[in-house]
Amino acid sequence: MGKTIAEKIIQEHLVSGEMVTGEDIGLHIDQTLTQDATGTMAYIEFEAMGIDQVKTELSVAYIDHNTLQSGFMNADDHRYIQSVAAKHGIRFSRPGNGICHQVHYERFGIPGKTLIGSDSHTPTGGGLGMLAMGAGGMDVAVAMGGGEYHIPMPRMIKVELKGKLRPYVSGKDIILKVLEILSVKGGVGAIVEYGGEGVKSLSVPERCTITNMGAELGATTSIFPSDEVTRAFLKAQGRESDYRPLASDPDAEYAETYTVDLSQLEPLAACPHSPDNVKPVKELKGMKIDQICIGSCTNSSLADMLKVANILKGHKVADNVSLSISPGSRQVYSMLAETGALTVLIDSGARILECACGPCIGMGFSPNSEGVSLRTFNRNFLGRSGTKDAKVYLVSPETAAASAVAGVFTDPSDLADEKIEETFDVTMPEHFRINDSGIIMPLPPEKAAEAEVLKGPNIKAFPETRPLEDNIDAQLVLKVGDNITTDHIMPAGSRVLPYRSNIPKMSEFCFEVVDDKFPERARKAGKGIIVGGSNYGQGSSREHAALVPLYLGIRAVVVKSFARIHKANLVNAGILPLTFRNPEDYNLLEQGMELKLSNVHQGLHENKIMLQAGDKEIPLDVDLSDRQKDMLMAGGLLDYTKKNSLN
Ligand code: MIC
Ligand code: SF4
Repeated sequence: MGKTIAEKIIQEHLVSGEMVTGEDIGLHIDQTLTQDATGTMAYIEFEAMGIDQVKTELSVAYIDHNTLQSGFMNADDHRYIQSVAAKHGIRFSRPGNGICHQVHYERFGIPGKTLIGSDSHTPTGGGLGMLAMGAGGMDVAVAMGGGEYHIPMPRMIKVELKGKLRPYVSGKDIILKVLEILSVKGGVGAIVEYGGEGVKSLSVPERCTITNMGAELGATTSIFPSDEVTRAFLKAQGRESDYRPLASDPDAEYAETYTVDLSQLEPLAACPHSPDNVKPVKELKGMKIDQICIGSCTNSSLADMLKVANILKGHKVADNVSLSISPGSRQVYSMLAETGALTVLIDSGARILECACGPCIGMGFSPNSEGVSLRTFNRNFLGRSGTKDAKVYLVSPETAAASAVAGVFTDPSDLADEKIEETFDVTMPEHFRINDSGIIMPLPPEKAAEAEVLKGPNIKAFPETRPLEDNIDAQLVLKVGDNITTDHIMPAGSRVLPYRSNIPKMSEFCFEVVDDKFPERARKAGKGIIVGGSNYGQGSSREHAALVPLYLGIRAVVVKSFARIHKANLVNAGILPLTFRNPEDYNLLEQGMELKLSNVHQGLHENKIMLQAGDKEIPLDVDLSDRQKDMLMAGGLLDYTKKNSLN
C-alpha cells in the first residue's frame, strides 16, 4: 500500500510502536523550538534531567511572546533562557528577531525532518514539508535530551485543492474554509495533508498560513508536499541544499478526503468567539470597526505585508480605526524597509509594532469596550484580546487592509478594479536578505561546563508532584461546558505572562474568565476534580494549564473528550484525564459534590474507573498508553524520567 507524506516521515523516525491508527508511537525528533512563555518551564524541566548538551540536530529558543518587559520578570526570564541555551547547545533568537514559527521556517525548517515545539502553532513548519508538532514543554525537554516524542498514531485526512485562487483570496481564506468544513474538533487525532493541482500555485508562506491554523482544527499537524516551490523558497533563503522533494504515493490511503475548489473561494472571516464560526466577508460588509491588527505567526510574511502595503498605498487609515502592523521577523522587516513598503505603511498612519506576537497574545493593544477588532491572527477566543466584551474577527491581510482604509468591514474583491494586478500580485525576491544577527550561537561544549545559569527571583520551583493515589476523595470544584480552551484555564496577556515561571502567582488567574472564585475554592478544597464537556483543553499548548491545576490540588479531570496536547500535558503533570463512558452522565454531576474514585490503580490497568457521586455510580473510561499509565503512577513525566531512561 502506498504512503502519505506524513506516513513516510513517521516511518523514517519511528523508534517504538506500530503505525496503526490510535496506537502509541515514539518518534525520533530532529529539531525543537521553544518560545519564552513556555520556554522557562521547559528549560527548568530540561535542567532537572541533568543532561549537558542537547542531543537534537538543532534546538532553538525564541523570545517573542513576553517582550513587553514591564517590571523585571520578563527580562529575568529572557536572561535565564539565554544563559541556559548558551550552556546546553541551544541557539537563542533574541527578542525582536521575530515570531518563532516565522523565523523557524525562514532560517531553519527542513523538509522531511521532525520538529516539536512548546507552542501549538509549531505545525506552521508543515508548509515546508516538515512533520512539525506542538507539544508540552516537558515533552520538548525530553526530546532535547534525545528522548522519543510519543503520540497516538494519527489518522490521515486529505484536503484536495483544485483550481486557482482569485487574486484577492489567499491562504487564510483556504484555512478558514477548511475550518468551516471540519470545525475546531474535526482534526483531533489526525494529520491533514494538502494535495492536488492547486498546491503548486501556493507559495511557501501561504502554505505556512494554512498549516499554522491547522492547530485550530485540533489536528496533530498539517503538511504540504515539498516541491519546486519549496526548493525556490529555500534557495531564496540561501538554503537550497536543505531541499528534498516529498510527495505522497498515488495509492496512499486516507481516512477522510475533502475537496476545496480554490477558484470558487471568496474572502472569509471567523466571527466571535471561535475560529470555526466562519462567514463570507460580504455578509459582514459595512460593519463599523474600531481596531485592526495585522501580523502574528499566521499572516506576517513578506508577501502578506507587501499586499497590505499595496492596498494602503496612497490612502490613510480611516479615522475610526487604529491599525497595528507587526512584521513576522527581522528579515521581513528589513525587506519592507529595502523595498520602500515600510514607508507606505508608516505614511498610511499604521502603528508599526515590534516583530513579535504582540496583540495576538494580549501583550497590549486590547480593543476598546465592546470594540470590533479585525485580526489576521488565528484565535478569537473570548477574552484573549484582553477586552472581555470585544468582538474579534479573524480575516486575511487583504480583508484587513481594505477594511482599514474604508473604516468598515470590506470585501477586498471590491478593490478588484483595473489595478488588480498591481494590488494583489506581489513578486517574491529571488534572494531574501539574510542577516542572522538576531541569533546567538551556544557556547562550545568545552566552555559550557563552567557557564553560569542566571535565575531571577521570579523563577520559582516546579510544583510538588506525588505518585498516583489508589483512592481519591475530592470535591467537584468546577464544572464547565464544551470547547474550553487553555486560554480559559490559564489566561495569557500582559498581566499574567510575566509569571509564566512562577506557578504560585499564576494560580491566582486560573479559570479567571469562567469563574474568578475558582482558585480560592480549589485551594480550600485541598483536593479537587474538574468536570467538562467535549474538546476540553483546545488551543494553546501551554503546560501551565496543567501545572497550575496541579498546584491547586486538582487530581483528575473528567470530560466528554480532550484536545490532544492538553491531555498529554495533564498526564505529564500527573493529573488523571478521564472520559465519561456515557456522555449524558455529565448531567448527573454538579459543582460542589463530593466525589470518589476508588481502586484507581487497578482501574488504570483495566481502562475503566468508577466515579462515585453520592449514591450514583458513573463509569469512566481510561484512554491512555502503557507509558502514560506508568507516568501517572510515578507522578508525572519528570518523576517518570528520573526512574526510567529517556524513552
Ligand atoms: C498561543 O498562541 O496561545 C500561544 C501563546 O502561542 C501558546 C503558547 C503559550 O501559551 O505560551 C500556544 O499556542 O501554544
Ligand atoms: Fe505568538 Fe500568536 Fe503565534 Fe501564539 S498564535 S505563537 S501568540 S503569534
